[in-house]
Amino acid sequence: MTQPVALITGASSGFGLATAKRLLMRGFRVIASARRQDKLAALAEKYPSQVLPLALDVRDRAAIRSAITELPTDWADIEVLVNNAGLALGLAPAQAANLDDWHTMIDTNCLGLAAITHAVLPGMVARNRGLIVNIGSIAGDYAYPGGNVYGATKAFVHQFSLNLKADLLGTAVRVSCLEPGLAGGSEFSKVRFQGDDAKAASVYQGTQPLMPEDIASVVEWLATLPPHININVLEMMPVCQAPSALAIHRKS
Ligand code: NDP
Ligand code: 8X3
Repeated sequence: MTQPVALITGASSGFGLATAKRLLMRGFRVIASARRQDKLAALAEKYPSQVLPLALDVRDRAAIRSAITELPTDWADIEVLVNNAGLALGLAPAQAANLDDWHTMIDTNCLGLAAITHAVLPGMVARNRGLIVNIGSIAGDYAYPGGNVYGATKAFVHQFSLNLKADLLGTAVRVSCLEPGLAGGSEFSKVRFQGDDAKAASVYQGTQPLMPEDIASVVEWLATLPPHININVLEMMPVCQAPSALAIHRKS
Protein backbone atom coordinates (compact mmCIF):
# COMPACT_ATOMS: atom_id res chain seq x y z
CA MET A 1 0.00 0.00 0.00
CA THR A 2 1.30 3.48 -0.81
CA GLN A 3 1.96 5.76 2.12
CA PRO A 4 -0.77 8.39 2.64
CA VAL A 5 0.04 12.02 1.89
CA ALA A 6 -0.33 14.88 4.36
CA LEU A 7 -0.09 18.51 3.27
CA ILE A 8 1.04 20.75 6.12
CA THR A 9 1.13 24.51 5.77
CA GLY A 10 3.57 26.42 7.96
CA ALA A 11 5.86 23.39 8.09
CA SER A 12 9.05 25.46 8.38
CA SER A 13 8.82 25.90 12.16
CA GLY A 14 6.84 25.37 15.35
CA PHE A 15 3.67 23.26 15.26
CA GLY A 16 3.89 22.61 11.52
CA LEU A 17 7.45 21.29 11.62
CA ALA A 18 6.74 19.13 14.69
CA THR A 19 3.58 17.78 13.02
CA ALA A 20 5.51 16.97 9.85
CA LYS A 21 8.02 14.94 11.86
CA ARG A 22 5.26 13.15 13.78
CA LEU A 23 3.31 12.19 10.68
CA LEU A 24 6.50 11.07 8.94
CA MET A 25 7.15 8.77 11.90
CA ARG A 26 3.60 7.42 11.49
CA GLY A 27 4.29 6.46 7.87
CA PHE A 28 2.84 9.47 6.10
CA ARG A 29 4.57 11.23 3.26
CA VAL A 30 4.50 14.98 3.83
CA ILE A 31 4.09 17.90 1.47
CA ALA A 32 5.82 20.51 3.61
CA SER A 33 4.72 24.01 2.72
CA ALA A 34 5.84 27.48 3.88
CA ARG A 35 7.61 30.52 2.47
CA ARG A 36 11.15 29.77 3.73
CA GLN A 37 12.56 27.30 1.24
CA ASP A 38 15.80 26.71 3.14
CA LYS A 39 13.88 25.31 6.12
CA LEU A 40 11.80 23.06 3.89
CA ALA A 41 14.90 21.88 2.05
CA ALA A 42 16.52 20.93 5.38
CA LEU A 43 13.50 18.78 6.28
CA ALA A 44 13.44 17.17 2.83
CA GLU A 45 17.14 16.38 3.13
CA LYS A 46 16.52 14.62 6.43
CA TYR A 47 13.68 12.52 5.02
CA PRO A 48 14.57 11.86 1.38
CA SER A 49 11.63 10.77 -0.82
CA GLN A 50 9.26 11.16 2.15
CA VAL A 51 9.02 14.95 2.00
CA LEU A 52 7.98 17.13 -0.91
CA PRO A 53 8.93 20.75 -0.18
CA LEU A 54 6.40 23.26 -1.47
CA ALA A 55 7.43 26.91 -1.27
CA LEU A 56 4.20 28.84 -1.03
CA ASP A 57 2.79 32.03 0.42
CA VAL A 58 -0.77 31.18 1.46
CA ARG A 59 -1.80 34.74 0.60
CA ASP A 60 -1.10 34.02 -3.10
CA ARG A 61 -4.31 32.51 -4.48
CA ALA A 62 -2.96 31.90 -7.98
CA ALA A 63 0.18 30.19 -6.65
CA ILE A 64 -1.92 27.92 -4.44
CA ARG A 65 -4.17 26.92 -7.31
CA SER A 66 -1.28 26.00 -9.60
CA ALA A 67 0.75 24.33 -6.82
CA ILE A 68 -2.12 21.99 -5.99
CA THR A 69 -3.11 21.22 -9.57
CA GLU A 70 0.52 20.64 -10.56
CA LEU A 71 1.43 18.23 -7.77
CA PRO A 72 3.24 15.12 -9.04
CA THR A 73 0.63 12.39 -9.64
CA ASP A 74 1.85 10.19 -6.78
CA TRP A 75 1.55 13.13 -4.33
CA ALA A 76 -1.79 14.48 -5.55
CA ASP A 77 -4.17 12.44 -3.41
CA ILE A 78 -3.95 14.41 -0.19
CA GLU A 79 -5.29 12.37 2.72
CA VAL A 80 -4.67 14.88 5.51
CA LEU A 81 -4.53 18.66 5.19
CA VAL A 82 -3.17 20.52 8.22
CA ASN A 83 -4.03 24.21 7.82
CA ASN A 84 -1.47 25.50 10.28
CA ALA A 85 0.21 28.53 8.64
CA GLY A 86 -0.71 31.62 10.58
CA LEU A 87 0.50 34.43 12.76
CA ALA A 88 -0.32 37.11 15.27
CA LEU A 89 1.13 40.58 14.82
CA GLY A 90 1.27 42.94 17.77
CA LEU A 91 -0.62 43.11 21.02
CA ALA A 92 -1.72 46.74 20.89
CA PRO A 93 -5.28 47.71 21.73
CA ALA A 94 -7.46 48.07 18.65
CA GLN A 95 -7.41 51.86 18.85
CA ALA A 96 -3.61 51.84 18.53
CA ALA A 97 -3.14 48.85 16.23
CA ASN A 98 -1.40 48.86 12.87
CA LEU A 99 -3.91 48.41 10.03
CA ASP A 100 -1.32 46.65 7.83
CA ASP A 101 -0.89 44.06 10.60
CA TRP A 102 -4.64 43.48 10.63
CA HIS A 103 -4.64 42.93 6.86
CA THR A 104 -1.71 40.50 7.08
CA MET A 105 -3.42 38.44 9.78
CA ILE A 106 -6.74 38.31 7.92
CA ASP A 107 -5.02 37.53 4.59
CA THR A 108 -2.97 34.72 6.13
CA ASN A 109 -5.13 33.20 8.87
CA CYS A 110 -8.52 33.51 7.13
CA LEU A 111 -8.16 33.97 3.37
CA GLY A 112 -5.03 31.82 3.09
CA LEU A 113 -6.57 28.96 5.03
CA ALA A 114 -9.76 29.24 2.98
CA ALA A 115 -7.84 29.28 -0.33
CA ILE A 116 -5.82 26.16 0.50
CA THR A 117 -8.98 24.40 1.60
CA HIS A 118 -10.76 25.46 -1.59
CA ALA A 119 -7.96 23.96 -3.68
CA VAL A 120 -7.69 20.66 -1.79
CA LEU A 121 -11.27 19.88 -0.78
CA PRO A 122 -12.75 18.89 -4.17
CA GLY A 123 -10.19 16.08 -4.51
CA MET A 124 -11.03 14.77 -1.05
CA VAL A 125 -14.73 14.78 -1.84
CA ALA A 126 -14.15 13.07 -5.20
CA ARG A 127 -12.17 10.32 -3.44
CA ASN A 128 -14.66 10.33 -0.55
CA ARG A 129 -11.90 10.32 2.04
CA GLY A 130 -9.68 12.77 3.87
CA LEU A 131 -9.23 14.87 6.96
CA ILE A 132 -8.75 18.60 7.36
CA VAL A 133 -7.22 19.80 10.63
CA ASN A 134 -7.52 23.55 11.01
CA ILE A 135 -5.29 25.13 13.64
CA GLY A 136 -7.41 27.64 15.49
CA SER A 137 -6.65 29.04 18.92
CA ILE A 138 -8.25 29.68 22.26
CA ALA A 139 -7.96 33.30 21.12
CA GLY A 140 -10.93 32.57 18.87
CA ASP A 141 -13.06 31.63 21.87
CA TYR A 142 -11.86 33.89 24.68
CA ALA A 143 -11.27 37.62 24.36
CA TYR A 144 -8.12 39.17 25.82
CA PRO A 145 -6.72 42.69 25.64
CA GLY A 146 -4.77 43.14 22.41
CA GLY A 147 -6.20 39.98 20.87
CA ASN A 148 -8.57 42.01 18.67
CA VAL A 149 -8.06 40.92 15.04
CA TYR A 150 -5.89 37.88 15.80
CA GLY A 151 -8.66 36.43 17.97
CA ALA A 152 -11.23 37.30 15.33
CA THR A 153 -9.26 35.43 12.66
CA LYS A 154 -9.24 32.35 14.87
CA ALA A 155 -13.00 32.69 15.46
CA PHE A 156 -13.24 32.53 11.67
CA VAL A 157 -11.20 29.32 11.67
CA HIS A 158 -13.52 27.84 14.32
CA GLN A 159 -16.75 28.65 12.48
CA PHE A 160 -15.35 27.85 9.03
CA SER A 161 -14.43 24.39 10.33
CA LEU A 162 -17.95 23.76 11.63
CA ASN A 163 -19.51 25.07 8.42
CA LEU A 164 -17.23 22.85 6.32
CA LYS A 165 -18.42 19.89 8.35
CA ALA A 166 -22.02 20.90 7.63
CA ASP A 167 -21.32 20.98 3.89
CA LEU A 168 -19.48 17.64 4.01
CA LEU A 169 -22.29 15.73 5.67
CA GLY A 170 -22.96 12.67 3.55
CA THR A 171 -19.30 12.33 2.58
CA ALA A 172 -16.55 10.57 4.51
CA VAL A 173 -14.40 13.71 4.62
CA ARG A 174 -13.68 14.89 8.17
CA VAL A 175 -12.89 18.34 9.59
CA SER A 176 -11.43 19.19 12.97
CA CYS A 177 -10.53 22.50 14.53
CA LEU A 178 -7.68 22.22 17.03
CA GLU A 179 -7.48 25.19 19.40
CA PRO A 180 -4.30 25.39 21.49
CA GLY A 181 -3.68 27.87 24.26
CA LEU A 182 -0.33 29.19 25.51
CA ALA A 183 2.36 27.42 23.49
CA GLY A 184 6.09 27.98 23.43
CA GLY A 185 8.93 26.45 21.44
CA SER A 186 7.81 28.07 18.19
CA GLU A 187 8.43 31.41 16.49
CA PHE A 188 4.93 32.65 17.27
CA SER A 189 5.81 35.25 19.92
CA LYS A 190 8.97 36.36 18.15
CA VAL A 191 6.86 37.08 15.07
CA ARG A 192 4.16 38.77 17.17
CA PHE A 193 6.74 41.09 18.73
CA GLN A 194 8.68 41.73 15.52
CA GLY A 195 11.83 39.87 16.49
CA ASP A 196 12.04 41.19 20.06
CA ASP A 197 13.43 38.06 21.77
CA ALA A 198 13.18 39.44 25.31
CA LYS A 199 9.52 40.38 24.89
CA ALA A 200 8.81 37.01 23.30
CA ALA A 201 10.51 35.14 26.15
CA SER A 202 8.57 37.11 28.78
CA VAL A 203 5.32 35.53 27.53
CA TYR A 204 6.47 32.16 28.88
CA GLN A 205 8.22 33.31 32.04
CA GLY A 206 7.25 31.13 35.02
CA THR A 207 5.03 28.85 32.94
CA GLN A 208 5.21 25.41 31.43
CA PRO A 209 3.52 26.08 28.10
CA LEU A 210 2.36 23.58 25.52
CA MET A 211 5.14 22.70 23.10
CA PRO A 212 4.97 22.04 19.35
CA GLU A 213 5.35 18.29 20.00
CA ASP A 214 2.20 18.42 22.18
CA ILE A 215 0.17 19.91 19.37
CA ALA A 216 1.76 17.48 16.89
CA SER A 217 0.79 14.49 19.02
CA VAL A 218 -2.85 15.62 19.00
CA VAL A 219 -2.77 16.08 15.21
CA GLU A 220 -1.29 12.59 14.95
CA TRP A 221 -4.13 11.27 17.10
CA LEU A 222 -6.73 13.03 14.92
CA ALA A 223 -5.09 11.65 11.78
CA THR A 224 -5.13 8.07 13.04
CA LEU A 225 -8.63 7.87 14.54
CA PRO A 226 -11.05 5.32 13.07
CA PRO A 227 -12.64 6.89 9.97
CA HIS A 228 -16.16 7.08 11.44
CA ILE A 229 -15.09 9.52 14.19
CA ASN A 230 -15.08 13.28 13.62
CA ILE A 231 -13.67 15.50 16.37
CA ASN A 232 -15.34 18.83 15.64
CA VAL A 233 -13.45 21.17 17.96
CA LEU A 234 -10.67 20.37 20.39
CA GLU A 235 -9.44 23.00 22.84
CA MET A 236 -6.17 22.37 24.68
CA MET A 237 -4.29 24.41 27.27
CA PRO A 238 -1.26 23.87 29.48
CA VAL A 239 -2.14 23.09 33.08
CA CYS A 240 -0.82 26.52 34.09
CA GLN A 241 -3.50 28.29 32.04
CA ALA A 242 -7.26 28.69 32.57
CA PRO A 243 -10.03 30.77 31.06
CA SER A 244 -10.05 33.89 33.21
CA ALA A 245 -12.96 35.71 34.79
CA LEU A 246 -14.62 38.58 32.96
CA ALA A 247 -12.86 41.89 33.53
CA ILE A 248 -14.50 44.79 35.35
CA HIS A 249 -13.09 48.29 35.34
CA ARG A 250 -13.88 50.11 38.58
CA LYS A 251 -13.60 53.84 39.20
CA SER A 252 -10.83 54.59 41.67
P1 NDP B 1 5.45 29.70 14.06
O1 NDP B 1 5.66 31.16 13.83
O2 NDP B 1 6.60 28.90 14.56
O3 NDP B 1 4.91 29.02 12.74
C1 NDP B 1 4.11 29.69 11.80
C2 NDP B 1 4.26 29.02 10.45
O4 NDP B 1 3.39 29.68 9.52
C3 NDP B 1 5.68 29.11 9.91
O5 NDP B 1 6.05 27.87 9.38
C4 NDP B 1 5.56 30.16 8.80
O6 NDP B 1 6.47 29.82 7.76
C5 NDP B 1 4.13 29.95 8.34
N1 NDP B 1 3.56 31.13 7.67
C6 NDP B 1 3.35 32.35 8.21
N2 NDP B 1 2.85 33.18 7.26
C7 NDP B 1 2.77 32.44 6.11
C8 NDP B 1 2.36 32.74 4.79
N3 NDP B 1 1.92 33.96 4.42
N4 NDP B 1 2.40 31.74 3.86
C9 NDP B 1 2.83 30.50 4.20
N5 NDP B 1 3.25 30.17 5.44
C10 NDP B 1 3.21 31.15 6.38
O7 NDP B 1 4.21 29.61 15.07
P2 NDP B 1 3.37 28.38 15.65
O8 NDP B 1 3.92 27.10 15.23
O9 NDP B 1 3.21 28.65 17.10
O10 NDP B 1 1.97 28.66 14.96
C11 NDP B 1 1.32 27.76 14.09
C12 NDP B 1 -0.16 28.04 14.11
O11 NDP B 1 -0.67 27.84 15.42
C13 NDP B 1 -0.57 29.46 13.75
O12 NDP B 1 -1.74 29.41 12.96
C14 NDP B 1 -0.86 30.11 15.09
O13 NDP B 1 -1.79 31.17 14.98
C15 NDP B 1 -1.44 28.94 15.84
N6 NDP B 1 -1.39 28.98 17.29
C16 NDP B 1 -0.23 29.27 17.97
C17 NDP B 1 -0.22 29.27 19.35
C18 NDP B 1 0.99 29.63 20.12
O14 NDP B 1 0.85 30.09 21.27
N7 NDP B 1 2.19 29.43 19.60
C19 NDP B 1 -1.41 28.88 20.11
C20 NDP B 1 -2.58 28.63 19.31
C21 NDP B 1 -2.54 28.66 17.97
P3 NDP B 1 7.28 30.83 6.85
O15 NDP B 1 7.61 32.04 7.68
O16 NDP B 1 8.48 30.04 6.41
O17 NDP B 1 6.34 31.12 5.72
C1 8X3 C 1 -2.01 31.82 20.41
C2 8X3 C 1 -2.47 31.79 21.83
O1 8X3 C 1 -3.25 33.25 23.76
O2 8X3 C 1 -1.37 34.06 22.43
O3 8X3 C 1 -3.07 31.63 19.54
O4 8X3 C 1 -3.59 34.11 21.54
S1 8X3 C 1 -2.69 33.39 22.39
